Formats: sequence, C-alpha cells, structure tokens
Amino acid sequence: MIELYYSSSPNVLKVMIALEEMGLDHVLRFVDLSKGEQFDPAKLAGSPTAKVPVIRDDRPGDGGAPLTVFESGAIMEYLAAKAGRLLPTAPRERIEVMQWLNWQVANLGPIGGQFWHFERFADRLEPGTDFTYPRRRYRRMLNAIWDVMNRRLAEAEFLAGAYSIADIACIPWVRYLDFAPSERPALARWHDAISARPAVERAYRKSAAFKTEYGRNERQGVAYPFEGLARHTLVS
Ligand SMILES: N[C@@H](CCC(=O)N[C@@H](CS)C(=O)NCC(=O)O)C(=O)O
Repeated sequence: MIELYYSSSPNVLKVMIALEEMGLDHVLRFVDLSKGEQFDPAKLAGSPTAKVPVIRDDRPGDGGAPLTVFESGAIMEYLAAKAGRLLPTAPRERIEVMQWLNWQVANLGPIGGQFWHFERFADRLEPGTDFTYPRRRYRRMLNAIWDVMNRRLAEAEFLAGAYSIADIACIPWVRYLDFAPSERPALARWHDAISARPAVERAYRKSAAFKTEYGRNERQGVAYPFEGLARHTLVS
C-alpha cells in the first residue's frame, strides 16, 4: 500500500492523478501546513524537505524495506516504474518524457508558484510594499512558459508524444493558473482532453473534498503557499 502525504496543492494533485491513472492502491495522509506539521519529519514519513507531496511505499518492488520518496518528479518516476505505465522503457522515448517532466519541476512549478504568490499573497504579507516589478517579471516568465507548451502541443498530441507522467505533472498547474486559452489553442485542446480523463476527474473530486481544509486554514489567518512561512499571518 502507498501512503500519500498531502495537502491541497497542484504538486500533490500530480501524484493523486498518477495514482488514479495507474490504479495503484493508496491512502491519503493529511499534513496540516497551517500548523507547521511539514516541519516534523515524523509527520512526513521521514522526508527531510518540509514539503508535500511525499509517498511511503510499504511494499517496494525490490521486496526490501518500506521506502519514502519526496519531490513530485521523483515520485512520478517511482510510481511509473512500479506500475510499468506512462513512462516508456525505450531510452529515446523515456528521455522524451523525462525532459518534459524535469522541465515542469524546474519551470512551470516554481515560476507558477511565485507568480501566484505575488498575485495573491504578497500584499497581505507586506502591505504597502510595491510588488509591481515581481508581478510583471513572473507574469512575463509564466507567459513564456505557456508559449513553450502551446508550441510543443501544436506539433504533438501530448508533451512527450504519447500521454505520460510529463502531462500529468503539468496539468494541475495549467488548471490552477490562467493561460489565456483563446490565445493558446493547442494548450487549450490539451487541457480539455486531459481534464476529461476519468482518472483526472476522480483525482479532482478527491481533492475537492479537502479544499475545505484549505479554506479553513485561510480563515484561521495563515498564508498559503507557506514556503516555510507557516507563522506569517495574513493582514486582512
Ligand atoms: N519541488 C517540490 C515542491 C513541493 C512544494 O513546494 N510543496 C508545497 C505545497 S505545493 C509545500 O509543501 N509547502 C509547505 C511549505 O513550504 O511550508 C515538489 O515538486 O514536490
């Protein structure tokens, strides 16, 4: 059985979708970021990074001791290898997937996260500070990222050719942030096709069930995303 240490987040949704697509048995273990639970490795199956998602597999394929895996990209690769799905073994096809997966983890995730932080939270954390420059910077960087995806998806049905963990890694961020669908039709086509997959719908239904936790945390006056700032409180 796989345990997924989760909160409400696009990085966690990647793993939820992957688990659903691959039909891997799993249980969800909620980590309350607003209480700083992520800073206690014992609450994260021993992971040292103070972030979700984390998984713990008590039956790894090698028959050895239970395994904890952190970082969503590594988790996706681990699950795909375990299930033998959505990550080809042939080197040429595999590297096609891995480069888009790494691209997501290094670009869309962090830039999308910073964009959202400055749009939604910075004013409340530091009222009176002028955030015009970082907002412009991250808007520009995010638009460039959308353009990369749109160009690629104008020439291929999915990022790595066939549907893979690279698409799964990207879809929660594309659904989370506005990508101006009318200006990026190939990205919009991909977004709609993936969103309609039953496994993706199931993952979003499960995620919606704990959205209330996120709302409750916001009402308690805790900033999200926390980024190690669990004790910063919202000003309004
Ligand atoms: N690079 C990491 C990012 C993980 C991450 O930033 N997780 C956020 C939620 S989306 C988190 O746990 N934040 C808690 C905190 O920063 O205190 C991954 O892809 O797994």
